[in-house]
Amino acid sequence: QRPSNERKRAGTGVVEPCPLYPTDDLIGRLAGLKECVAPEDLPRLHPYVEKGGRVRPTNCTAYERVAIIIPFRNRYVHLYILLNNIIPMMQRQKVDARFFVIEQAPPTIFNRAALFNVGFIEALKLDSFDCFIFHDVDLIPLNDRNLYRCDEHPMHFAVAMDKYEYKLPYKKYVGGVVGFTKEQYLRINGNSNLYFGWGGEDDDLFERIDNKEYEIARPYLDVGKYDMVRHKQDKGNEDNCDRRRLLRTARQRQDTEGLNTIKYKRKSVELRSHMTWITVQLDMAE
Ligand code: UDH
Ligand code: NGS
Repeated sequence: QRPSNERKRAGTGVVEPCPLYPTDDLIGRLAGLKECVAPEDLPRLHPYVEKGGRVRPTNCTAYERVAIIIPFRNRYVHLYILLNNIIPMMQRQKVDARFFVIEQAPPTIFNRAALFNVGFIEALKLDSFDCFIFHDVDLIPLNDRNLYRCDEHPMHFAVAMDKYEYKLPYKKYVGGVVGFTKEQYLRINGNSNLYFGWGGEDDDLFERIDNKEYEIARPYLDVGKYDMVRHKQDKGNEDNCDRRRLLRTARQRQDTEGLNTIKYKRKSVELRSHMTWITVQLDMAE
């Protein structure tokens, strides 16, 4: 049973609550469409998305409001492929979701985890959300029974990716797609802001979750299945040589570094047809 004080119903004016598990609408295994989609085709392919990127059920009121936060820099092809896959999945799941693309402006080295903190803060400035799903741009879900909802414990959705032969690569892995209620994310003090470049930030997040004595809720492997759209390592996201050193102090830093210390300059907020696009500048100097 979900704790009733954790979140409110979305205020669409529709009284009938949506089923928590809309089994009649779900397909199960999905094809995982990987062909390119032009952004100008999104309105024709997905006409029911509201400006700013909100998808919500038309005949019932969703149980919670979900913000889907996508960390981003120069991965347009992946972004439109992802949206083309998850918009219809959100509709079948009867989720009330809004897509946020959090773009890091150049020239600073990419910082995925800091962008999650930015997304959380900026989404809450625009609307009230109960659940935050942090979603890599290149992961295509392969089963719509993997419900994009939050639960009593933080959720790790991407448990079985093609690049790991559809298995969890290691027990503490929380990379790819994770979800937190607002309360959970505040309690862990979000992500660390210190991981510039590739690697380690997701392992730091595991330490934060575990240190606050949460468990990690995961779907079965055949449900939490994803394909990654293949790509090379990005310029501006080189391996972070400091990552193992940083990881050693993850638990000590948790309460004094993270969501409560993030610094960034917000350059723009745009309500585009299928997403809210927020561009920020991060500085490496602490
Ligand atoms: N991302 C961008 N642009 C970038 C870098 C990262 O949008 O320039 C975002 C995007 O949402 C991506 C996520 O951050 O899905 C994670 O980055 P990634 O896809 O580069 O990470 P992943 O571990 O693949 O999936 C890295 C391939 C190279 C690993 C080399 C290790 N030595
Ligand atoms: C670990 C990294 C994680 C990364 C995971 C999977 O070693 O950030 O590999 O990597 N941790 C450290 O480097 C400390 S992958 O197979 O996607 O290249 O997510």
